[in-house]
Amino acid sequence: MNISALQKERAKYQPKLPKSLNGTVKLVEGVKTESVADQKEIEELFPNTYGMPLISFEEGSDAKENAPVNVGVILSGGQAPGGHNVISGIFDGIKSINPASRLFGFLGGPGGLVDHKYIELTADIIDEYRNTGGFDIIGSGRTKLEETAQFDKGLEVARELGLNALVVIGGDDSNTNACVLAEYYASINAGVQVIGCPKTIDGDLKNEMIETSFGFDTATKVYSELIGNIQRDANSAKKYWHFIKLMGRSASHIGLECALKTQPNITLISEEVAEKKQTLSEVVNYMADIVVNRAENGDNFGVALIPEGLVEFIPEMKTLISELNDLLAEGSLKEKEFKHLKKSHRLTWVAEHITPKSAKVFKSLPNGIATQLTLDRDPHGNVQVSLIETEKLLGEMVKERLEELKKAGKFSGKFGTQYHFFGYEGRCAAPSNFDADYCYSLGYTASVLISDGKTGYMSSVRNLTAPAEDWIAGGVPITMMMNMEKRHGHMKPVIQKALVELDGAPYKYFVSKRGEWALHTHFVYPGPIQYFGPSEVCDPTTETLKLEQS
Ligand code: FBP
Repeated sequence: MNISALQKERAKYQPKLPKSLNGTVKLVEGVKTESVADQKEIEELFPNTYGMPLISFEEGSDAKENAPVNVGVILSGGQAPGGHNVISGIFDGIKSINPASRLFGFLGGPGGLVDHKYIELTADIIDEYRNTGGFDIIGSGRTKLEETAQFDKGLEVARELGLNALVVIGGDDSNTNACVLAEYYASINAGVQVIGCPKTIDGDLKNEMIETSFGFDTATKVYSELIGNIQRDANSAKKYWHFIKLMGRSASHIGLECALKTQPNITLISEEVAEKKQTLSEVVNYMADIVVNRAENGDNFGVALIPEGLVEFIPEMKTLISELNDLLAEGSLKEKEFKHLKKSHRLTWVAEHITPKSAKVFKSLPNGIATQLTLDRDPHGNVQVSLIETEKLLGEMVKERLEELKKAGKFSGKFGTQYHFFGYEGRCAAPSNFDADYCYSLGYTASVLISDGKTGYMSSVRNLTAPAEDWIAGGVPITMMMNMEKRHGHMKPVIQKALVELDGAPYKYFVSKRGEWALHTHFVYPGPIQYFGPSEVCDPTTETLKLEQS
């Protein structure tokens, strides 16, 4: 493999571990858990993995002989910086348990388990990928693991390889499926444990026991560097409004974190839009007013951050999207009918097959956006919001509004736009020190849970604003994070997605500052991630975590 001088140096970085993982580990069982909601239903669905205790690790004293373990690892869903370090953490963890332990990687995501596609991850392979971004060591995929037939196919290869456990590295949906798999294997005494690891740049897999998902730190640092660069350009040329859409399929954590780091003029928070039940035109008016106010100061430039998931949080759009999800559900008769139509007839057909209220909203959208809403759903049945050009929709609508204001003599400035979408730029970045350490610790934690025979747990590493040696590692039963939600028209047990909390410290701080940031130019230019240098520059994690834990 050709590598740069930076990569060469970075490969030597030894990720930091919590002190409880640095020697012999003692497992301490805490209180029994229950699910966040719908306890009765979840308990009935998960009789073997419900109610298990929280687990924390402490430094142990008696070194005991451990049997070797064979582990299979799966990367699931969108890439997130640090995935390779989770795998190297598992590898080093199981080797420290017993050098005869072996690690197998399933290729191309959960589908690799079902199709029996795997490689053995040996020391040579692992060493090539330490501290690098990407998921290319084994690849990822979005195949849903949820059918018993798939679980049985997985069990065949697990038996062939003598696997004691599978580690599923994924977001809320993948970990939900990991939990279903753990329950199934436990119910048939398959002898294969399943452990989850919290991954997603979106930052929405978090709760009391999972302070953040890995990748969020690095991805937001990369986006903030880019936003800062654009802000500096905007403030130099003083002629454009930059509308920047930021990845994050549902929650606005990425937008909020980037706003806290860079202080742009406008940041939309989807959860606030939903809470205030704002219409699309109210959102547009809010943005246009800021453009007008800045223009009055002679500032015909600015930067606006738009969360990728916004359209689903505008109530009228949410209703429309949910009707479209039902209408165009994969494999349904209606979807087949839709796909057989000429492209030019599709939008009219859709408008005729949804409620009149939604049809009105659908017809009011520019054709390009309406078409984007009808494109293929993702494997979980959701609209692929990353394909919707919300930044252009808003830019065009703000322009129209400003023209109206101009006619009414209320705006005399200029409004030139540039559009950007930052998502893929950050998902495979070389992990920051924080993500390198956090991921390695999550992987190492998984190995300890496996060695102790646990199943249905997620690796949990907490106290993350403290130095890594003081982090608290352990395991949290996945059922603890679950509630019942409607998916594809049926109630299903799923891990509750964490949206931005409007009474949380990060959002409140943002609200206290955004008026000032809107009118004045108080941009911050964070610059690139630093891997070498003083700890206060290289090691700190997100503003979100700092505010949450301060
Ligand atoms: P995960 O939830 O699987 O981590 O993926 C998150 C994400 O990066 C979203 O932010 C984005 O909407 C989506 O993946 C894009 O998916 P794809 O990689 O399939 O284009």
